[in-house]
Amino acid sequence: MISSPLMTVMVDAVRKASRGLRRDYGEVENLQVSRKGPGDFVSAADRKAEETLRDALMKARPGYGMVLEESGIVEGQDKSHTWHVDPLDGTANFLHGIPHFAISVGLERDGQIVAGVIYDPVKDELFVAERGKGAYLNNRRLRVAGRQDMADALIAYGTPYLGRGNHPRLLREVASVMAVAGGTRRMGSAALDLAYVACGRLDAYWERDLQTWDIAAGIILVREAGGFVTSADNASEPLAARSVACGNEALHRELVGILRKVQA
Ligand code: 2AM
Ligand code: CA
Repeated sequence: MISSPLMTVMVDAVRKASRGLRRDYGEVENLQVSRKGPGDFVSAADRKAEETLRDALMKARPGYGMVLEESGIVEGQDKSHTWHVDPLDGTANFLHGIPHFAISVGLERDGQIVAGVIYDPVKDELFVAERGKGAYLNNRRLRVAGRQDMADALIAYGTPYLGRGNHPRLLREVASVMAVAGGTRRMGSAALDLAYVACGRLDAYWERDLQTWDIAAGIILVREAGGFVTSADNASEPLAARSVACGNEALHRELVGILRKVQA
């Protein structure tokens, strides 16, 4: 584990927000059968978790700015620090009663992500990373998978919501990856996809049309676990491009090579 005042602040905030989220998830499972579904209930759960995170982070670091999924940008006095907060990543999973979602909090300092926490409250898995201090799952130090051969690799990707993003291009990319990869997964939480690459469960992952709160924490997790993360077109920093491609050095290189050959 990493013991630093910053990590304590982040982990405390995330754990506090997770208590309500876990309780609300229990309710969602009971609401599945109603025709209207649990949509409004989930939006309320999402907003409550975000409020808890916002209050806790603001109290601990009053000057920092924030970019939050639900409430947008909150300007801070301290222009060099910004939190990127996703109170519920994997919303569609949560809504459908699929136990795969997380809270994600990343800290940006002068354009660089310096710390990240991703917490899966159902599995009680806490992923943390801080620049220069490594990445951990609960108390275990993380390292990306060592597999070098695409034919052995499990590669994850994400799909934009209906009406968003370029679905035809994604289908062409998936076809190209499927032609060479051992297996593919579409898990539904960008934050956990990145965390799973960091801990070696997934070998590589790519997704476009994301937001900074989806990926901020995951970027530092993968890097501190020895992995490579760029934008999906390999041309820029993922945070600015709002897209990611990641894996160990060899599989990242091969993945971005495949993606580059697919026509936009
Ligand atoms: P969410 O669950 O918080 O909405 C699924 O492909 C992953 O991408 C999820 O992490 C989802 O976040 C995110 N995602 C998909 N489309 C998105 C969009 N238009 N804006 C932000 N995040 C998106
Ligand atoms: Ca998200």
